[in-house]
Amino acid sequence: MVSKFETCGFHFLLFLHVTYGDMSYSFPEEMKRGSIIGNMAKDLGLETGTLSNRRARIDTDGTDKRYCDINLNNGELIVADRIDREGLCGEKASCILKHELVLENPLELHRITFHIQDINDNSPQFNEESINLEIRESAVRGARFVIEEAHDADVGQNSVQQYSLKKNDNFILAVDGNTIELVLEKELDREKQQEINLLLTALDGGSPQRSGTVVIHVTVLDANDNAPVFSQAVYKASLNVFYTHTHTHTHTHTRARALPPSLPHSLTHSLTHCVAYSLAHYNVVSLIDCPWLSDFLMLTFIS
Ligand SMILES: [Ca+2]
Ligand SMILES: [Ca+2]
Ligand SMILES: [Ca+2]
Ligand SMILES: [Ca+2]
Repeated sequence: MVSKFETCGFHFLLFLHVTYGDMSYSFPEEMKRGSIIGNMAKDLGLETGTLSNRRARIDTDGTDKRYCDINLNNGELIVADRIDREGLCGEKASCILKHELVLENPLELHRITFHIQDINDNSPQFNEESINLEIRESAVRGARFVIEEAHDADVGQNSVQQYSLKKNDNFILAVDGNTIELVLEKELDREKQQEINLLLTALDGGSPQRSGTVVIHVTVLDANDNAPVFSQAVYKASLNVFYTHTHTHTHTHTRARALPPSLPHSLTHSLTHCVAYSLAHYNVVSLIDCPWLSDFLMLTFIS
């Protein structure tokens, strides 16, 4: 009867006896099926007929899919299935597949390591087709707004390397590692432009270079940055003004938009009072003391 220990020892020795060095191949992902990776007969120093006689075959570790095969007629190692680095290794910097070459009579195993090189077969992509930003027009120069970074399924130089913002009047781009920010270079004015579309491009470092874009849609929110605006530059009216003596004067005054078309009687009285006050002093009156005329900024008398 063979003890458990002896069984393990037997397999260990067998493993040592039949394994002959590693073989290593490095080639790019996405090669067509049937593409030649190398020649195993030459690499092992075997006659091509030997492979066929000893029923050479490529095995996997068991669970792995077989991505490569051997041509017994000439010893060439060929691609047997699609090898997609992104699908196999994701963000790993190095992507390795392990297979074995098995020869029989006598049993001989060669470990084969495939180093799968990345090719630039993916473009940078933003999570969304467009990014919406709402920025108040009171935002000061230098204000920063974080933009979600782009992603590229490739690795190293084939992943995102730089960003570029299409020239525009208000924003520049600041990139620090994975932090992408719009920086307000020139302040916004909602009264001039309520909507701004910016085009942001992410570029990888592959050859040929690939890129992805996103539209940043900026809605400029209002701030109370304007005094009431005059509806017309000059408003002419005749006004009876009573002070020491009763006189009729023609005045030019500037009128604010919200002035009622006709003043109620009580306001007419107050207006007369304010104007009379003005005439007695500077001929120009600030109507701060006339709260009912808050729409007026100034009255200028021309006679
Ligand atoms: Ca791929
Ligand atoms: Ca790739
Ligand atoms: Ca890429
Ligand atoms: Ca405003």
